[in-house]
Amino acid sequence: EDDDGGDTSVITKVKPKTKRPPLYKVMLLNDDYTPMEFVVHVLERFFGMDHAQAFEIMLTVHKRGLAVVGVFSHEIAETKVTQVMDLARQHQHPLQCTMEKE
Ligand code: TYC
Repeated sequence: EDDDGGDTSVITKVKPKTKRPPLYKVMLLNDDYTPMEFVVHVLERFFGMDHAQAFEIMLTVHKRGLAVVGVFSHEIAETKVTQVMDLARQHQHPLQCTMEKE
């Protein structure tokens, strides 16, 4: 960042590199078969919602096709997706849960 006079000089700015880890949206998808009560249960159990919140989000998914149910680090998001998909499979419901970089 200095200039010796006649010659050309280049100023190089050093950026403080404190990168936050990327966040991932976890989404629930609607289908025609998974019971509403099961979806409410999933939202309470894995996403820390109370019954009223869970019911509201479930209805949003039901009406709009999908909804973001939480935003997490990659590892936590993967865990949530696995937990939901495992429980849905155990109960033979076609419920789909996916994650996407924010
Ligand atoms: N559409 C389902 C029904 O009518 C309910 C449902 C809601 C299913 C949300 C999945 O992610 C879902 N029984």
